[in-house]
Amino acid sequence: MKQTRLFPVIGVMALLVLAGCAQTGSTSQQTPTPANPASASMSATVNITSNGYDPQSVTVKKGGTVTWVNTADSPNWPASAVHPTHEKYPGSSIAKCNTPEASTTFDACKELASGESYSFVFNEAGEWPYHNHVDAATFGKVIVVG
Ligand SMILES: [Cu+2]
Repeated sequence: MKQTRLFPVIGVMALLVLAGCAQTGSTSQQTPTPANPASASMSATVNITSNGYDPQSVTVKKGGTVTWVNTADSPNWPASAVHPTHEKYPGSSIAKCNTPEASTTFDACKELASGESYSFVFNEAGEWPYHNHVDAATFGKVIVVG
């Protein structure tokens, strides 16, 4: 009599342990990895599509290069937030376009035609949002880990 009453209790406990393990497993799979500098890449590519930037967020190591490739039919002008001055990324400003400092500003400084690309080297750690200057409702983000 005593044994038959214990069985359901043990069964429930076993289920709880199994559920706990399963939950731990799925939680660790969902954890994003960009915060780990050691695993971050030195380069990343963002495809410009008719639906926006793909992927929307990329992570590179400090000193890494991000390249945007326009695979859409319409022109696209990737540039640092905040529209229209593009000054969020340190040292960046749309005013530096067409000056010798243009390469130090996170700004394509022109419309990329379909098939064209733009690369920028990120020497500042942080999260750097950007947008399409000719359609400022299109956003993306570059995360630079140090
Ligand atoms: Cu802009």
